[in-house]
Amino acid sequence: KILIVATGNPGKLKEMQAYLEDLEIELQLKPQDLEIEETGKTFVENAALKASQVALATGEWAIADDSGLAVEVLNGEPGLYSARYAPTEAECIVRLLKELGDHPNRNAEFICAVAIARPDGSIALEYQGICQGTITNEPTGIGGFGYDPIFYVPEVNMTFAQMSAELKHKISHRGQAFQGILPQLQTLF
Ligand code: ITT
Repeated sequence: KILIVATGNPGKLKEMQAYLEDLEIELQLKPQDLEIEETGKTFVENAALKASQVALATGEWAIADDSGLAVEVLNGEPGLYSARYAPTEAECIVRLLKELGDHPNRNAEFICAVAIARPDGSIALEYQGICQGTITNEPTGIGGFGYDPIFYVPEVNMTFAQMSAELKHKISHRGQAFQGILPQLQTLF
């Protein structure tokens, strides 16, 4: 069986491939011209929508990830709009730091929903993972992608961008979601 990885985000793709590499599943990339409108009201809804549409369009199993960063004092923003908060990843960080200013409450959480759809578009599995942290005052570290340089995890005293890929995989929102879904995925394939 083939599993289509339904993302156009290179940073996400790399991490998704790493979680799936030990399974004996043939992974394929989603056709580049296949764009899905994210009209859901939750991460789980959007992940399901993306997996479902890519599965239907390709006639194969598909896996999708919908994720984002929710900042407490910004009422959960950028949240579902994390990818569209500014034109580039660097500008997203600049905007978030500006919106937050020197506010003392810097609590935030990263959320990741993963969904797997059957070739007929029906959802076989979905799971959500969360990672709690705080927003730094300035970008720190060079690893990862997106908001990683400003997301600090107190337990390990590092931003996501300072962690090895292995450590991020263990504790991140995506890590939690994949740890939830992998055992069940193995029974499907
Ligand atoms: P696809 O829909 O094609 O998968 P996307 O980038 O549009 O790609 P989302 O709508 O799920 O995906 O947006 C998620 C955004 O949240 C992403 O663009 C990053 O800015 C941010 N994000 C998610 N996970 C992250 C992580 O582990 N580290 C840093 N930023 C992350």
